[in-house]
Amino acid sequence: MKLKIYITRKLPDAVVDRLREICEVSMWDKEEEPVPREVLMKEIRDVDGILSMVSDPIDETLINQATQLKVISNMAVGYNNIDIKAATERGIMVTNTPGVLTETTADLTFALLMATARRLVESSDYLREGKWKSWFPMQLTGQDIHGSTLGIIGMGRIGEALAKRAKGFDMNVIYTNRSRKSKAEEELGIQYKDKETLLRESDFVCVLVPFTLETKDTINKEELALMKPTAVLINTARGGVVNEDALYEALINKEIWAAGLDVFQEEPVPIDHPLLTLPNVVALPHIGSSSINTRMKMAHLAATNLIDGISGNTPKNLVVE
Ligand code: 8YV
Repeated sequence: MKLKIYITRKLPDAVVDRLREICEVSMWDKEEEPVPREVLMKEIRDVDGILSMVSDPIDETLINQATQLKVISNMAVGYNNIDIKAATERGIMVTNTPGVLTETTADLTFALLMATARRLVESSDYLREGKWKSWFPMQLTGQDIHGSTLGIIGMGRIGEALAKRAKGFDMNVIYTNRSRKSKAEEELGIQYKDKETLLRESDFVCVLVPFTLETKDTINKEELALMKPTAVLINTARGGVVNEDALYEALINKEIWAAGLDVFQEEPVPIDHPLLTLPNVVALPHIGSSSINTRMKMAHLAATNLIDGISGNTPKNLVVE
């Protein structure tokens, strides 16, 4: 009997075909709507594997419903959508897709930093809306990137890739992390600082930590109060690592200058979200890893991890908590 899997979002044909060679595949194929929970509940009842995305909560109830389940393969480096404890208790393997998205996510993080600092979206809207009537010296002035200080909170793979880019722009890079990264300090010429000093000294603060109970609200009222009034906050990690109410207040009260956000506490972010009313917020729909090449690599890697797991091999990217 063929092994069965369920894919929670429409994947490219090349990846689905690979999976079809060895298992029976069911897939949610509506791109504009997420799979409804009751459909997911029903579909995963007798599957050996699930290929999921970070936008699909795979909680304890779902996990316990799937009595044959061996592997949950998440097409993402983050896996905060999965109840790892419940999976582990049932002996279910969880895998992710690290590495293949590092450079693309660092590119987007730097692009968002530049767009926010130089008011690219606001400037483009200004032109398109017919507001460009004359030129004047202080028109749409932004913050300089070159020569400024970038503070990175969370020096993992993406943090290091971002530091490299920042060095190319002549930025001074400081970081904070659970542990010192001596090799990266030496190779990239970056300096470790405690979180408070980093927040006080940075012109740009990028948060790149995974979302866990410990990292929730890494940037809250107190942290925002330490930042410079000219500082820019960039979040391409998870919405929950920045407290959105506190961020809104800080922007309104001009405690910080602007924010670039690729992630939100609730995704898709509600269109009437207060942060979206502010011209100094550049908001993106969680596209950090979204290049054609990288999304293909992530999908193939997630498929490989799933195939390995359901066929009794140890997947390369097993999540070990
Ligand atoms: C994913 C991400 O592409 O990898 C992650 O953790 O957040 C993104 O790269 C997206 O969330 C789809 O699962």
